[in-house]
Amino acid sequence: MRRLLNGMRRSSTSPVRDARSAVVIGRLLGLAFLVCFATGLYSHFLQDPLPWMRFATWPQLYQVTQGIHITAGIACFPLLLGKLYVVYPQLFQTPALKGPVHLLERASIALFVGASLVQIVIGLLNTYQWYPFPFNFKQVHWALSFVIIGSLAIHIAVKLPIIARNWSRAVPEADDEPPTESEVPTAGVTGRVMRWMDRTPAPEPTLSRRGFFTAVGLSTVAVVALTAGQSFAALKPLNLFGPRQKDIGPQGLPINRTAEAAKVTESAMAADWVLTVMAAGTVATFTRAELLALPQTQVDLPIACVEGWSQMATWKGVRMRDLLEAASAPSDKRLIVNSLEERGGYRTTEMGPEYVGDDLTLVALELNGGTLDIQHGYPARVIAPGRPGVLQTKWLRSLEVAS
Ligand SMILES: Nc1nc2c(c(=O)[nH]1)N[C@H]1C(S)=C(S)[C@@H](COP(=O)(O)O)O[C@H]1N2
Ligand SMILES: [Mo]
Repeated sequence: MRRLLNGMRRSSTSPVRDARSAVVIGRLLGLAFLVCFATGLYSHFLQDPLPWMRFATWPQLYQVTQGIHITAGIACFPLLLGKLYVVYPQLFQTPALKGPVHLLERASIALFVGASLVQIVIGLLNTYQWYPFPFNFKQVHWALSFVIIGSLAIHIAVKLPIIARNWSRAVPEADDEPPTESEVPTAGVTGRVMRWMDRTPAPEPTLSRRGFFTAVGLSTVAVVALTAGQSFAALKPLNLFGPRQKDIGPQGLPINRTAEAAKVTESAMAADWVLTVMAAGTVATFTRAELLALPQTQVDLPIACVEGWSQMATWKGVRMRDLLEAASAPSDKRLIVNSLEERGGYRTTEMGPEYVGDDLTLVALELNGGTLDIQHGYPARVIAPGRPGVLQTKWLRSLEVAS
């Protein structure tokens, strides 16, 4: 019993459990969440744009923003766990509620902690394409991001005085808020324990503040370094746990959805395959040989998956603009891209005019110097600069110019 009480006491008197620690780690966590939110919004609107939205066609833009999104999300694991370690005794404070503001504060924290834990866990599972939960990942991840940012804003607003006081290290130790009466449990069993603690000499804390921050810092650096290689080439040799390895897959490129899974092996290899291009009043069809006979353009563009991995590749094929011109179709309108898939979320995608008219946007026929592998979209696929992998539609069937 005595050992247990000493343990409890050690843990709640740990020098790590003060406002300054909570602020130091909270700052990093808040930053990581804001970065995830901003890059997540960008990724969302690329996939579901509002009608007036136009995007930059810088080739590496999405590769970078989404790599940051996933990496910052992974960094949230040690940061959030560290923050919870610092503050969790406060979660059991008595009295549980002191008034309306306190209720708001506690409710926002409960919401924030719950939503954040779910958010980073399902986000991580998504990078492994593992969905052991009974809801739609995209919708829930999107909705939770607003719950998190909203409850975080309330939390920061309520704690602003403490945050301001503890923002810079210059504050002398003695100025650190001593726990207020309500933060120190006094009633019931805990109260008796606390009174016992007051009478007994303090045991040595088991964890110094420096030790704690070293542990959280090292874990953050480690999880980032060991996974970021899926997104950032410089860290590639260190990629031990990232779900995708660079350079592995047909033609040196990972695949997400295989031709078998998409059930297109037959239609993609069919001898009578043609690409149909439709616009108001015109329909044109192109065999693969006819596409190869049009002027060919070569570009270096990455596949940058929403799940964080990305990989540079060399593509060759017909520039989208040239193809539309050959089909007497305009190249300044939105384009609807249909694949040979009969079902599947990415069977049909849309391309804004900024990509349709871009010099780098191709109907690709070749990859890394060889005929496009069926896993990468043979007979023809779309490749455009700065777009998420999900929109780089493979196994093309038709292109429709929206009117
Ligand atoms: N028709 C079709 N195209 C698709 C997909 C799909 O499911 N169907 N998956 C996309 C996804 S999620 C990614 S990341 C890229 C991967 O391209 P790759 O297999 O050539 O590397 O293809 C995209 N193109
Ligand atoms: Mo993807």
